[in-house]
Amino acid sequence: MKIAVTADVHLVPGSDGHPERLAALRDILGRLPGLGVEQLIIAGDLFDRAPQGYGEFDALCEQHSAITIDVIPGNHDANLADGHLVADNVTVHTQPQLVQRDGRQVLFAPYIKGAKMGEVISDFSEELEKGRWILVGHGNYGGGLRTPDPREPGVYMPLSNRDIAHSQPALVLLGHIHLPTDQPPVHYPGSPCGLDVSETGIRRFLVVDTEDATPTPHAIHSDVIFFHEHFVVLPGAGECNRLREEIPRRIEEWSLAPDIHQRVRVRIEAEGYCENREQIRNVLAEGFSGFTCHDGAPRIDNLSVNDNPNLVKLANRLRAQIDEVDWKWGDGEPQREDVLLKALAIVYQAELSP
Ligand SMILES: [Mn+2]
Repeated sequence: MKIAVTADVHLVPGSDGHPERLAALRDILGRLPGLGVEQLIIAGDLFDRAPQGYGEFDALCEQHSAITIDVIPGNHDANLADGHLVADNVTVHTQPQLVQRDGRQVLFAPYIKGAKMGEVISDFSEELEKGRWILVGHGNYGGGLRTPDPREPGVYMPLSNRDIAHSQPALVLLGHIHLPTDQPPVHYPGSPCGLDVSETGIRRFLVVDTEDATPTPHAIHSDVIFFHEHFVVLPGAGECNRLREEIPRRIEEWSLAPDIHQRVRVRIEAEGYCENREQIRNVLAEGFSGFTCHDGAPRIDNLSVNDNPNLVKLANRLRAQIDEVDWKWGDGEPQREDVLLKALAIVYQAELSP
């Protein structure tokens, strides 16, 4: 048996309520019959706020009446109850509940304020078949990611490595972190449609085969795909040409089929120092002209003009040196371009001080 998993849809009712989020859910449901999937789990934060009636969600579920939908409340919709949703194929698990799915135990652990995941698991510890059971919950794994979710500061219903070592789930499926994340046996499917420009790229849902408890990602065809491209500009005669070369590389990395280019909303940002801000902005606008610019125009607020030839030379030498340094960039550590910006700030502040 195959079970699809999503989370953090954050539906908002009403005409101005982000129809692209419901559309992403519609895409998932529409794809399931073709994948041989008859069940969908939504691991919390289905709604941005609860409780509230949401006729469009009810109607969508009723259109897919052959699919069984299990929902747990998350921290955003902690008060969600079964009676709030009218479709017969939807079950809201408001209490921790152990169910059987094709001979495999699935523990639904709804978000409970102030609780720890380990406390819920321990209530079922005698029944759980170690190495075989599946946990569905909503909260933080470990101390959270090293790069925490800016939308969700703090720690919610934490699941520790100790909990995992002790109770030995075969698979853990969590909502809460919107960035699709795999730290086996823990998997966050991530939000099915980016909630804002910070949630970038093509999103996914997971399909779990109960046979081997492994999740397989499937790309979601969402109406909106966010990207954020940030450029550090160094002054000099080649400043525009360097950007012209870099922009197609960035677009290439999105790996998008041309027919979905119109769904892209890209934030374009340039920072650093240049000789001509207007030209830089025009190069950026032109380079991304095949896409919708998220802010209406490239953001160049942090791009300054400086054409002191000595500093231009110094800045470019610095960049060459930083490019050669082989540090552990990213993953909680500064990125290469952060270091470059700091170095540039020292160079250019030095000129400003008396
Ligand atoms: Mn959420």
